[in-house]
Amino acid sequence: MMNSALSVNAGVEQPPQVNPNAAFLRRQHKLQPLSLDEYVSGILAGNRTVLGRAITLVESARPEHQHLAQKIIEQCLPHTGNSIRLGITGVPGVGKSSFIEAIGGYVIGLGNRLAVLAIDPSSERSKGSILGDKTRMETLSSHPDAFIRPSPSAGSLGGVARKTRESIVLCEAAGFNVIFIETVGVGQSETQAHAMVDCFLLLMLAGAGDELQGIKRGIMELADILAITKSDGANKDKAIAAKIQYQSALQLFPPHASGWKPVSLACSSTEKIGLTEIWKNVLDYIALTRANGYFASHRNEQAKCSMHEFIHQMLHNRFYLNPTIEQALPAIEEDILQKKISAYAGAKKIFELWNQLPTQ
Ligand SMILES: Nc1nc2c(ncn2[C@@H]2O[C@H](COP(=O)(O)OP(=O)(O)OP(=O)(O)O)[C@@H](O)[C@H]2O)c(=O)[nH]1
Ligand SMILES: [Mg+2]
Repeated sequence: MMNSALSVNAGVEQPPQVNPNAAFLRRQHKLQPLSLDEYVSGILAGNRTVLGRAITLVESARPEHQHLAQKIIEQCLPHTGNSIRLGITGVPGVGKSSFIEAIGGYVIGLGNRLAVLAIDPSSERSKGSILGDKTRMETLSSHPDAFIRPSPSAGSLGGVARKTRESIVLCEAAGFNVIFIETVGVGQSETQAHAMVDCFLLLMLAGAGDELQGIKRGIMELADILAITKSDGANKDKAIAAKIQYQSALQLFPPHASGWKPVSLACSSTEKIGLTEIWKNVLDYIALTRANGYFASHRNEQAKCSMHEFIHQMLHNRFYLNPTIEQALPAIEEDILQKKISAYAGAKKIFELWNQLPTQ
């Protein structure tokens, strides 16, 4: 037993693992709390630090943070709506960060203020993105007219979509008139993104073999603009060929309700080729949809969906956070596992219990 690895042996005293002054230093750096008025006036003045802190409140799971966040949003709402919201998606490594850095610089150069928000439901990936973005969006992240916000961490209370929607509101109130919503084109997130942007840009690689492989057809159907990335060097010919191939593939899809005919383009972020053409198409898209009424009706539709999402979420939280329900669920789950009752019967049983609760 004495030599067991599980026994505790007296050892030498270890040096402290953290700087003993760390707590003191942290306190020194600890941000002073801001009042509601300070948040709102800071945001309306375009202060990026205050904006960042308000988004942190939006992302927080703590009820008092949520409460304050909702008040801030309410006061910011009258100052929003005047932006171009562009969704940018593509598989990992397609060149999203490099593209945003390159086109972002161009867009700011035209006199715009740009906010970049990322939706990334998996924490594993967001870690990678943050590291990648620090190096790939170096110029943009330090530009005074840009605001870059990586993904909220996964698993925090509330949907990622809600947080992004609320962050958009705050960014617009802070005077950012162009908002990029970046998503990784591997899961649900691009459909979520599509539901909160005006125009959707899909970045694609000129792949070997079948050009239509690797990206879900459903995502391609959402795209208003498709751009083949890395159209430079030895890859250029392949990229141009892919662009032409996609252009004909796009024509096979049903027409968009917006009245816009999706286009296929090629670009290079490193050589800064094709970026102006992509931005021109974004502006053309906005002009067309503003003129034909789709822009406004689409945003109204989004607002309606957003309300239903809120209701869904509130009901969900109220149900699952109810102590009686919380207590009763494990036994019913066990009955289902033991095949004593069906999933439907289990759901009905828990709902009967819910209906009997005095206040809901
Ligand atoms: N040749 C060339 N390489 C590029 C271009 N854009 C990006 N790359 C390279 O492609 C790789 C991926 O680029 P990122 O911008 O990080 O791609 P991403 O889509 O943001 O990747 P994730 O954040 O992992 O999803 C990097 O090694 C870039 O240097 C381009 O225009 N031309
Ligand atoms: Mg990236």
